[in-house]
Amino acid sequence: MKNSKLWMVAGLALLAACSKKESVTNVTPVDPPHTTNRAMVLDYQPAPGQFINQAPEWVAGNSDQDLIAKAQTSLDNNNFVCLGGYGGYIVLGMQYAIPNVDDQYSFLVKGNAFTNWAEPGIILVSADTNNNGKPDDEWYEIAGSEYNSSKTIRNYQITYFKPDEKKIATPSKTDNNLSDTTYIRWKDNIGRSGYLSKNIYHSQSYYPQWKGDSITFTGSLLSAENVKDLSGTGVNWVSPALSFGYADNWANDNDNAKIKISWAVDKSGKKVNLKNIKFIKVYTGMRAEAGWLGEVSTEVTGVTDLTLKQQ
Ligand SMILES: [Ca+2]
Ligand SMILES: [Ca+2]
Ligand SMILES: [Ca+2]
Repeated sequence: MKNSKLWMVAGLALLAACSKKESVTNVTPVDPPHTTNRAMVLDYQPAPGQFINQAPEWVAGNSDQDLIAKAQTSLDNNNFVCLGGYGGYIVLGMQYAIPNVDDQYSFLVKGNAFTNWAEPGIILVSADTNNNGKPDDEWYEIAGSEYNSSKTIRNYQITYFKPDEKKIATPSKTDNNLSDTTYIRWKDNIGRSGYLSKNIYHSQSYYPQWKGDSITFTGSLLSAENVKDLSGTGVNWVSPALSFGYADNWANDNDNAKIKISWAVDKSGKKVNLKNIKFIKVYTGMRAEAGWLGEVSTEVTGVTDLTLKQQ
């Protein structure tokens, strides 16, 4: 009797030990609460460009909302969404707020930059201060390496005019790649005007077809003085990467592509101390043409939250 009671106690202890072990191995980690952080497309307003109406694709009858949904599908599949030339933009909402941790790298806007082909997109961030899930809060610019450059023009504005697709084209006399050098007229608020050219590699309309007769964009304009053809014959166009702080600037695996939330500044250029951000806006920061490579236009393929713990 005594023995069997002992065995029972021992057996219960063993059972308790086993179930304890079991519960330890099966425990759900509470930190981190999530291992992925999806970027949701809240708005997509591209400027004209050689990939517009294709990435994502516009079909007759499509509206803003259709294009936003298609942009989402592109990002979910790691395909690029093209913002078009200067000013075209995308607004992304993160599934979870990205925290600003001790001045560490916070996130990365993924693009398709490669060596000597940067198409820098200016990045703005916002917290959901009023907690309504919408990007209707104050935006703060990520002060990248060119923020304080005397060559950066603030309060810039450009307007593009819808082209008559049946107009007589003006092929370049010096570059056979350019089928129409007077394709899409633009003018800005610093007295300049010009054309976004059409090239022989992209024959669809470059003007967002779901938009009206003209579209206007505002922001800061980055200098494009380093976008040039090194060959003199149009075969070696380069756009060197800016030091840091932009999208589609360095390759995605380069540390210089990483962004710190602590770089954010308010409209007067003063650093702001954001606890976290929920929204990210990216717009093409340059107005430039590069022969057969087309206009400088930022591409976005997604956002990497660098604060997620390694699995
Ligand atoms: Ca690009
Ligand atoms: Ca809000
Ligand atoms: Ca591009």
